[in-house]
Amino acid sequence: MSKKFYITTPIYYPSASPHLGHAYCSVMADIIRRSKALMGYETYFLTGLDEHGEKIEKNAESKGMTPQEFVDGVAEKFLALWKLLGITNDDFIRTTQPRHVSTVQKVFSRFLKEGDVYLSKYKGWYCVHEETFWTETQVGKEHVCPECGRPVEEKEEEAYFFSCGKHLPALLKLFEENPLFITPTGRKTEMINNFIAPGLNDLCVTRTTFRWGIPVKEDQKHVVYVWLDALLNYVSALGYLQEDDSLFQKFWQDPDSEIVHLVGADITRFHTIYWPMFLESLGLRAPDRIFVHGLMMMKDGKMSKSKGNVVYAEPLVERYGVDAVRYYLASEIVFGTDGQFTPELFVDRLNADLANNLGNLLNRTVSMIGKYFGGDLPETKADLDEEDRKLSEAIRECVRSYGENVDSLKVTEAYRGIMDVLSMANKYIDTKAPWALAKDPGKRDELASTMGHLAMALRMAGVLLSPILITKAGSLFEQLGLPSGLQTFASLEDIYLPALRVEKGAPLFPRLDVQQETEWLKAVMAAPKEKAAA
Ligand code: ME8
Repeated sequence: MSKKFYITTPIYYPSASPHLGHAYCSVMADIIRRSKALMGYETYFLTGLDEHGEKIEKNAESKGMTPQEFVDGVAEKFLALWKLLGITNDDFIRTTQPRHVSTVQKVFSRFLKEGDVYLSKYKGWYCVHEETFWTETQVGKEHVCPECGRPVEEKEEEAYFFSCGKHLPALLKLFEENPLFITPTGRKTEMINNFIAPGLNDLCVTRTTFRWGIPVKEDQKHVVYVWLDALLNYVSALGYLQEDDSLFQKFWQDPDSEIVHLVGADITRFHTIYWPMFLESLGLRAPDRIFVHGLMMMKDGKMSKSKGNVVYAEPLVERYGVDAVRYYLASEIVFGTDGQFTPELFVDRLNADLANNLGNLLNRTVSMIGKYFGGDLPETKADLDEEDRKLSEAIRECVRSYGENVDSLKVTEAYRGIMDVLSMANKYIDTKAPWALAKDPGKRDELASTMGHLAMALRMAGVLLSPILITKAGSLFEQLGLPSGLQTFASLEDIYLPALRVEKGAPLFPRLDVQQETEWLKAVMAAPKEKAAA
C-alpha cells in the first residue's frame, strides 16, 4: 500500500487580485505534491479561499456589492491564476460553501457540549486587516497592530471564548514529542517566547458586531470568528462530520498519512498554537508539520498590495512561460527563508540555470549525437573511465538526496542539487572533448559512452525537474527519444540507458537579453495594478 501525503496552502482572503506572493505558496505546494507523487506517494492537495470576516464585508461594501458577489468575483481570479500556473489542487474549498458551514457549526456545538467554549465579554483591541485580537501590551502606546502596523480599534462585545489553559499541556507535549511540528524549528522558539511564555489568554471565537460569518446555531446573534472558521477548512474539505467522510478517513485519520500545512510566517501563531488545541478538543490528531515558508520580498520590504510594490504572475508567465516562473520561485528563494524578487535576479537565474546549464546542455548533446552518430545513440551500460564513473556517481547521489530532501521539505536543496550535476556534465564535455574523440576511429566506444553519460544526466534532470518544468520536461524527453517507462522516478534505480533515437527540437529556454528583459520587467512592475494583473 502506498504511503499517503496531504498538503495544504493557507486559504487566502479574496480581498483583491492574487499577487506573486500568493502564487509562491501555491506553486511550492504544487511542486511538493508533484514531487511526492513522482516518488510514489498517494497525494491530496487542498487550497481555497477564506471568504468570511469583517475585512471582506467592508471591502464589498466599499464596492457597493454584497459580500457573496464580491468574493465570487475574486474567486474567479484565483482560479484563473491557479490554472495558468499549472496548480493541480484536488479541491478548492471556499468557506461560504454549505459543506464547510455545516462542519463549522457542528464543531462549535461540540465545543459547547464539551465545555471548551464559554460566554463572556470581550474588551480590547482588534485589527480588521489581520482579523486579529490584540492585548494592550501588544498594541503598545501607539495602538497599532503588531503584525501590519495599521491602527487597531477598541472593541467591547459579548463573545464566546475558547479555553486554552485546558489544552496547553497537550500542546507543549506535542512541541516536545514532534520537534519538526514547526519547521523551520527556529519558529517554535519564537512562538513559545512571544505568545506562550507571557501567558496565553483564552481565544475569543465569536463576533457580534457584523454579520458576514457562520452563525452559531445555538446563539444566532454570534458569528464564528473568522480564524476558527478558516482553520477548519483543512478537515471540512475532507468531509469531516459530513455524510461522506472517506477522504477524511484516508488522509487525516490514517496514521500512514503525513499531513503538512504550508503557511507564511504571518499566520504561524494560529496554525501552531490554536489549531492543535482545536483539534485536541475534537479528539483529532495534530498535523505532522506546519511548514513556515518565507515571504517574497521586494527591495522595499514585504510585497503587499497596501505598499503598492506588488508583482503579478500573469505578465511573467505570458512572457517567459509557466515553467520559468515556477522554477524561479522554487530555486531562488530558499524554502523556509525570505526571498527577493528583482528583475536582475529573475533574468540571471533563468539564464544561468535554465538557458545555459540545462537548455544548452541538451542542445549540445543532441546536436553531437546527431553529428557523430546520425541521431542513433548506442546503449550505455557501464562507465568506461574515471570521468564517466564520477558523473554516474553524482547522478546516483542526486537521485538519493532528492528523495531525502523532498521528504524533509528541503525543496530548494533538492532542485539546486540537480543543477550541480548539470554543471558537472557541462564541465565533463570540456574534459572529454568529444570533438577530439570523434577524430580518432579507435575511440568510437569512448565517444558513445561520453554521449551516453550526457544523456543519462539529462534524463535524470528531466525526471526530477518534471514537478517544476511541467511543459518543458516533456520536450526534453522527446528530444532524447526517451520511452515513457524511463521517465519515472522508480526507473532511475537504473541510471544507464538503452539505445535511443534522439531528435533535435526547439531550444528549451532561449537565452534572455539581460538589459532588454530587466527593462521590460521594471516597466511591468511600475504599471498600474489593474493593467499588470489584467
Ligand atoms: O492570512 N510572500 O490569508 P492571506 C509569500 N486567510 N507568501 C505570501 C506573501 C508574500 N509576499 N503574501 C501572502 C490569510 N503570502 C488567512 C489564512 S488559513 C486557515 C487562513 C501567502 O490572503 C503566505 O502563505 O493574507 C501567507 O501566509 C498567506 O499568503 C496569507 O494569505
